Amino acid sequence: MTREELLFGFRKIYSHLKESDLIKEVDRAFSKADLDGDGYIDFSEWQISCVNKDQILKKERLVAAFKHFDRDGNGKISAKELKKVLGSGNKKFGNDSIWKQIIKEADEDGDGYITFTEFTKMMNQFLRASEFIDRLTVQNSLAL
Ligand SMILES: [Ca+2]
Ligand SMILES: [Ca+2]
Ligand SMILES: [Ca+2]
Repeated sequence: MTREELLFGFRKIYSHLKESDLIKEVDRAFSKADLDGDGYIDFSEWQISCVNKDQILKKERLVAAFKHFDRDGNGKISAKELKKVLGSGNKKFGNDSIWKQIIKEADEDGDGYITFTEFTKMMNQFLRASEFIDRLTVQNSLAL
């Protein structure tokens, strides 16, 4: 994974951040993970950076997050469920197209739902995925 790829991912998640702040964040995460400094995060560096993180991206955590979204427990997250979990009580997020867009980005097989595998991949794409989950959870509790 290159810095550009990381930046691309961060831009999607932290769309509220200024570009200059985003780049700062990416550089910080990247220099931490790129142990041999060749400008590329390979798989072992990726693993080490994940293990080293204070907030370790644990499978149970992913499972819990996934279950949190999968309201009807059918093993798939739909746009409706996303909306229900994250958008409740917030008129700004009343537009279904936002949620469909999020699903689309993670939906590899194009069935319109996010499966656990797709969810895991989506989360693993981001070094700071656990923070992302926290943020969603916080947003969700604020919305309640
Ligand atoms: Ca490297
Ligand atoms: Ca479901
Ligand atoms: Ca899918």
